[in-house]
Amino acid sequence: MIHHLAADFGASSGRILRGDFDGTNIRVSEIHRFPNYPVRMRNRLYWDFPRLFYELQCGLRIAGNSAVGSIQTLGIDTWGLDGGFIGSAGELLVAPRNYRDPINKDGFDYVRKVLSDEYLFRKTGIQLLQINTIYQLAIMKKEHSYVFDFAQAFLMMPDLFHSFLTGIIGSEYTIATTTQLLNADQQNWDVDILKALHLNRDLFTDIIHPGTRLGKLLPSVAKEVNLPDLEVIAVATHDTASAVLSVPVLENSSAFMFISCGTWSLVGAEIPQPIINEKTLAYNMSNEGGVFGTIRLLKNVMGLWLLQETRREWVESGLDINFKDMVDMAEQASPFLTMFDPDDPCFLEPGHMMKRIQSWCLQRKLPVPQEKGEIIRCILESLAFKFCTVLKQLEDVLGNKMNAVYIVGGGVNNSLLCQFTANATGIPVIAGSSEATGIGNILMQLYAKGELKDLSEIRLLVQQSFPIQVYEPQNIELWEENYQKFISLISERIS
Ligand code: LFR
Repeated sequence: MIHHLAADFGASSGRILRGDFDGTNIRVSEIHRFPNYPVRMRNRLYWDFPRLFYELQCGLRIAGNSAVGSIQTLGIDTWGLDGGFIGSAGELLVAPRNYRDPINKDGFDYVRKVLSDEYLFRKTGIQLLQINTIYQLAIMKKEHSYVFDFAQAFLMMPDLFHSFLTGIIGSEYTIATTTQLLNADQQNWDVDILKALHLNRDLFTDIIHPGTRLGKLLPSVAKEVNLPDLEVIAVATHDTASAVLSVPVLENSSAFMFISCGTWSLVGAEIPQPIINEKTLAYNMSNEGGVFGTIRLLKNVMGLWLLQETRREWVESGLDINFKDMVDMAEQASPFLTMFDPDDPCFLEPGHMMKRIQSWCLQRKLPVPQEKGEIIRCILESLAFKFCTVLKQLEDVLGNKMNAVYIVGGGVNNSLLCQFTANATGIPVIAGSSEATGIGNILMQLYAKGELKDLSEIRLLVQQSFPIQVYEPQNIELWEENYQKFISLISERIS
């Protein structure tokens, strides 16, 4: 048996998965899982990259010991937007910044004075969100961070892993599109934007396309993990790109919306080329780069972060509660007690989530959720409504109606959210795999090794290998009535 390994780093946890492909089916099993939290120091937020690299090595070692056959390849994917600087010897110069750092807001305000929103969107096709890499780098440069004097390259997270695993330096395309520094037409770093922000073009390395075979592990790493023949492949290294690759599209779903539902919910449609026009600008949509020339026209919705942060607070205060308990509590709570805009930037930073939701409601003279079940239920209902606003915006841009919503990622384990999404959108929800990202990662390795030849073969394999669950819409009128209340509350109204 031949094995392939996926290292999937999310913004709240990471995992190493092993994929076993027998020619017709693929099986995926979890080898190692570990938490990944932002680290706050002097009011700056960072990622603990050395710890993540350590966990990766642990996972590789465990995989090596547990495999029955040979482990051939490894692919890395991570959350988008963040990266780190390396020096001339390839060393990590400084802890990578976390996109939730409030400093990004200063960067956002600064860049908007230098480049107009429209200019930036027309060049990059990426939504204007303060979390984007461009704002992080622009403010560091403006504030004369010393790191620019020593850096050889700025590498996005997966590229950073690649460099420490193989010594190869490059910028994988799908993750590079999340920076908002890539020109959408040229699929390369936009020199005008870089110049306007005084960012040196030489810091940004050559674009590598997903499916590229990077090479063997550095001898020192191979020795550490005891896998001398492991080959690293640049997959679709942006986790969302990998997740959407493994959406189990059925033949009759000609027009579908996907939700890659993890810490963030990425809500969008797969299209053949970027759509950069008045509407996508007004709706603040992104055209993120995918595999096989596809583009994900999408919006970021705050997602399970709201639940994760609420839970973290409860757990830290001594309560023993898991996500399943939370869903059970929400099920018991009254429907439509209140609602809020999950995408209000006030929910971006970690901490005090329950209080922030309560004060959002209080400020608008809405009923304030008090009980735990009420808080959770209003988070889930508000998310479902928000998914519906994106559906309507996508339908408006694309000029056609969607006939299915595919949910993949951790959110598929939240049956209430899946059901609410069907109710709010009025169309069936098809829930795929909770490990869609890792699966997409492995599928790209199989493609690179010549085992699969194109996107349709990949999607067929997903369909054959993993079960789906279908949620039909219920109580549509009641949901529609409450949706009207919801859109009157959110700041970006839709027509
Ligand atoms: C999903 C994701 C999103 C990106 C957000 C922050 O995990 O990668 O695509 O916008 O995280 O990086």
